[in-house]
Amino acid sequence: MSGTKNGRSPRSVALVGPYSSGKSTLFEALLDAAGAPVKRPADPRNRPMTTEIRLGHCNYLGDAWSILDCPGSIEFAYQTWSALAVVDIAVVVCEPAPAKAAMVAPLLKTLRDEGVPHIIFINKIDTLDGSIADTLASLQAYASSPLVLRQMPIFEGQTVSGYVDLMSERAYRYRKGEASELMQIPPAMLADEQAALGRLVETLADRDDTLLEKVLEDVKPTPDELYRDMRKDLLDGAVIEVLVGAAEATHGVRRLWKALRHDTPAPAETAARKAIDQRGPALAQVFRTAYAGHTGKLSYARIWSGTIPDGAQLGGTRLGGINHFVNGDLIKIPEAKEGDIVAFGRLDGVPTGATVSPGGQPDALPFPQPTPPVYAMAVTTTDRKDDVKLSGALHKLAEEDASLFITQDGETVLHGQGEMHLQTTVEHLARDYGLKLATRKPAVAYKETIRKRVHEHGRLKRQTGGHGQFADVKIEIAPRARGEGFQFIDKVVGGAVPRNFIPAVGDAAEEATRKGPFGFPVVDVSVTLVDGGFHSVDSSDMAFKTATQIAMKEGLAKADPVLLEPVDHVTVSVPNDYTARAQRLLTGRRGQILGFAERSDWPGWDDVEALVPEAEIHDLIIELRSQTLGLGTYRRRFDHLAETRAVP
Ligand SMILES: Nc1nc2c(ncn2[C@@H]2O[C@H](COP(=O)(O)OP(=O)(O)O)[C@@H](O)[C@H]2O)c(=O)[nH]1
Ligand SMILES: [Mg+2]
Repeated sequence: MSGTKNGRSPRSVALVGPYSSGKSTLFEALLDAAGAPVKRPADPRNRPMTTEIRLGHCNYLGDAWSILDCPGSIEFAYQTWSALAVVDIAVVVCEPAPAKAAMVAPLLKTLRDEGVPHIIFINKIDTLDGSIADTLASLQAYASSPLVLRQMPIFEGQTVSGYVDLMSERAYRYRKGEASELMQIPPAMLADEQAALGRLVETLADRDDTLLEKVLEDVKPTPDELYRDMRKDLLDGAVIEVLVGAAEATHGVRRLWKALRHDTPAPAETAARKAIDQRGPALAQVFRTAYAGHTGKLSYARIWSGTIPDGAQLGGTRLGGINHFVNGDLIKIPEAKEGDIVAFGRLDGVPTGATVSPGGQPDALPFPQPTPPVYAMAVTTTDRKDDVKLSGALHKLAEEDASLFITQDGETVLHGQGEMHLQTTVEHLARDYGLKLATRKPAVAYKETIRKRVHEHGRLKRQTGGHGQFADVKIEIAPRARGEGFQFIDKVVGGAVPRNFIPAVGDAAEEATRKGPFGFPVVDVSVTLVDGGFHSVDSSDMAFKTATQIAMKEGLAKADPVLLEPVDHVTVSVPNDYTARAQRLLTGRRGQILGFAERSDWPGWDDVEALVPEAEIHDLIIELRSQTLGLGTYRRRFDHLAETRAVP
């Protein structure tokens, strides 16, 4: 096994958690505590939202680490899911307020479903209002394994000034920017501390008979026994250890490092968890693609086994550089070792998610799929000359971000995970591609149909110079049932219209349905050619087409035309506290509720089903999220076209 100077392979940790819980602050604090240079924002209180994974490398007590600061917003969650597919451990960063506990629910579920070992770091402990037990209980409601609190905050007046480490039964006073200082456990805390330690031991004893015997015989276990059990249970997902701190003041950051150093699985353990065979040739997986200005394409990858040197042949391309990130800058390294997370240069043609090996094409490892889009925006270039540039840029963007979808059906529409996601995308296009774009609500695909059967006569008779034009058609236009489409029927008898002109009539009738009296495509009509007339010299395909167009235009207008709007089948998913609210929201948008049921495999969540006009769905996600702590989501599929009086 390759590794750093003490023989251990590099390991990786992803910082995940709700928006604004302090992941980016913790990222910087961890790097800082490891002695790595780190760029901090000018105004830490006004820190920009993280919209892309930030990677940092450092050494802590002789071990090499990759740290991934992940976006917290649900709109950028696909990046977080991608990071979770490759790291050894995740730290769930959250806040102590019980009201915010629900925000970690989807994350805890994903971590459990994917089997990613994780610990919880309750950040902003300086804002703890009430007891840590309340925080823990509120989080426990969304976790399917028992939470084990490892540290009890020590209060001095209203302020948290330090903590008791339960396993070692030692108390520490926080010191800003430095290691905490050993102190006496405050006597007033002893009873609580003993109770918390008792709970910790009991939880671990549930999965360890030797420990259970000690508990029953009232023998005190050694800290080493507890450390060993904790690590094992964490790897099995049987318990979730909980640490506390305040990233901003670097409180509890060294304690978190200790836990990571001890408990993070070795790359071989992670590979085993993912059933990756490490005996074959070196193996890596790309989990993120970024185009970084002059650097060109960067493919962030995890090395699952072996060593990959610069210049290796990967996925049919010669590798152009292997990089670490130090202080936000790319630092070239000669080779990437098992366990490392690096940025590969110039892997053209290798997409995000790809599994690559210098030994040829390996079997693909699983990689998460993006969730379907929930928000769309049409874009146009303000300068028409930029149109070609736009389609090139969009192509690259789709490569960088699989949760972004692009359609080009009449207008260019970006489909993504929310308003912020698409705004960030448009800003990215402006900043990195120099593209000025105007955005607007995408057009709804209205259609029209008719409700009355009509007969119409179309006649073309033109004498221009020598050769004239002549055609005469009698058609019947009739409504068909919804979804039946267009149909042309030929009922001409006795050669009133010669056979060879009939296809031209059919084509012209169909063409005329592309734009009806309201300006939208006409659907579900039949056109029957019943009679007509011709001239042996002046008739032609063109003449019959024109006569048919005349008849169709007048006929459709008289046939009681009506506008049709697309109606989607929508499934809204929310924690069941919000079910009634979701129903009201849908009814308010002309939705017809079909019912609701428990969301399968999502305890505590409901699925509300409804039929909702597409015109009402555009900003549904914005209202849904604002009413559900950002947790609500929906999926949709086209259901039917319905008559409407709504004016588009
Ligand atoms: N009170 C307090 N605020 C913090 C702490 N850590 C971070 N913050 C603040 O929380 C806000 C969000 O932090 P950030 O690191 O950007 O959160 P992220 O969205 O999870 O990356 C910023 O204003 C930070 O200054 C902490 O330990 N205590
Ligand atoms: Mg952040």
